[in-house]
Amino acid sequence: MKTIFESFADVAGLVPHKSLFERTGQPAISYGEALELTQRLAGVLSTQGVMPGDRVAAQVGKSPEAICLYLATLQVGGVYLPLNTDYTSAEVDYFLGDAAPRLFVCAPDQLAAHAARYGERIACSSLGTSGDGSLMEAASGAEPKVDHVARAMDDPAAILYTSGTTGRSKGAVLTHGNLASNTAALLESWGFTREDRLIHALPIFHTHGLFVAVNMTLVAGATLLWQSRFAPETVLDLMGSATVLMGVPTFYTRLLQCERLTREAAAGMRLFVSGSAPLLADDHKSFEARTGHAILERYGMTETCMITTNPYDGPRKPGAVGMPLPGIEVRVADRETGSPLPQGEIGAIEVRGPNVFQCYWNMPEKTAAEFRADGFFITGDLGQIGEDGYLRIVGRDKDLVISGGYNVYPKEIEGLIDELSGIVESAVIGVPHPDLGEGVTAVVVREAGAEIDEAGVIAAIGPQLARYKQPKKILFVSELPRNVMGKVQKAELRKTYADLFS
Ligand code: MCA
Ligand code: AMP
Repeated sequence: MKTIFESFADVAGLVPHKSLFERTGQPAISYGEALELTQRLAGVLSTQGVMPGDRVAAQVGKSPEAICLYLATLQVGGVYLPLNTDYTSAEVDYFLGDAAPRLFVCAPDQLAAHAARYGERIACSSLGTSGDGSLMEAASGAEPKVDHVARAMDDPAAILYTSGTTGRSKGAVLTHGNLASNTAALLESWGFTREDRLIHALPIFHTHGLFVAVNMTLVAGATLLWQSRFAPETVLDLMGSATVLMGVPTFYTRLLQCERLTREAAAGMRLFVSGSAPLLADDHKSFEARTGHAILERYGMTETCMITTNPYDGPRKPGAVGMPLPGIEVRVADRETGSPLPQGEIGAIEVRGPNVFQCYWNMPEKTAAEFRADGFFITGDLGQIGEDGYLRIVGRDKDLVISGGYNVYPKEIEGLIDELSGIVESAVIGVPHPDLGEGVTAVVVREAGAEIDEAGVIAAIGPQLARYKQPKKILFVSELPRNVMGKVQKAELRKTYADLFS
């Protein structure tokens, strides 16, 4: 099997003039041009001392150049570490401290501050969304690096941070084999080819936007209709010249609010994919009624890339996430023992295969705790395999909220709120939200006489927390419901506030 970089370089050699990136109002970027820029960036990375195994961290806006930086990192044998652009400096501090990258690439307006803070131990460079910044300046004069560092399938290719239900975020180490095997499985399952034109409106610092959408395109030799962010009207404009859309459920909820979403508007499209969070069965049905397309829902996780998918040829069932991708084993097991359960029973979803990550960066105990002795990874999701063989996700064993496709870990927010003066304790939950799927909500107990209010809490925690993690509502109560063991009953709270956003 070839690495993602090798497959991309092969395609660029075969079809150098084919468009890789198409952007409205800007010239397209061909495979050949993207390879040439990647090679110049690889030259810069080498000059900056990036050696095989070194981490290259990037907190940069969405641009074709950022994808070339990812590819250049793979070319020199580095490990790519993308960071959400929404992360605050407190959050970035932790990631850089933990991963100790050789190079940190940030937005141009952040470079001076980051270089002052990290410059002594980490080289800092910048990349803007219009091809500006010090990295591109260096690349413009750099010699293209034509050779690449050969990597084995079990060598690390990327680290993606995923928050833990307890403690700090964990860096999931994904290997070249994880990325290449998952891409191959998805290409086969979804019939994705060089003829495809994918509307890309997802962020590129997560598995969905980078390792599903971009990797599939690069390996197939397809074309990306490149959008800086998701805007439903623009997506509708593009549908006439596209074949595939990949999105989180919020994309589909918002598209359904557009009158222009009709059978005619979607007539040229081949496939609509949804994942990262549960797609409402009602949205699935309404979308099919409006467009004639049944959305293909798939299930994945940062640690495992994609795990299951509804069939491309065959019924795509609302509320189900389908069957394992080729080469991947999925079982529903007893939550305590890991013994497989009879079909139809609800239990822990566990997965084994070439898609499953290598380890959490520098956290051997946490890695070991998530695996069974026979090598199955415990996803933390609860599910059931029906008589039809389809997996259905019925809940989560982990304390996690998914808002608009982004994971939010209650513990992290509770920790910040509980530290504030005038607060006794808090419980952060996700409650149904018509747009985001779940809305982050904090239920808070104040000390007697304390006057801190919703705005006060947000103002205090805001600077430390990415915006998408910040509670959409803060409710004050006299006490939190507890079970006999003294544990806060979040299920009870979710029930009480189920209609908060409706
Ligand atoms: C933006 N805001 C959010 C979110 N996004 N708040 C909560 N949850 C969010 N997801 C904030 C903004 O900061 C803003 O705050 C306010 O909400 C309104 O923003 P809006 O303009 O509506 O947001 P948007 O820019 O349209 O973004 C919504 C979005 C976006 C399109 C749903 O969040 C998105 O692209 N999500 C995709 C995430 C994703 O790729 N997930 C994959 C990871 P204020 O008004 O206060 O400033 S999971 C994964 O990779 C696994 C493996 C998998 O299975 O795929
Ligand atoms: P992340 O850690 O950001 O990769 O998020 C992974 C989690 O997203 C999974 O463990 C699931 O809880 C959730 N998820 C992903 N796809 C789906 C889906 N199609 N339906 C329900 N939940 C999903």
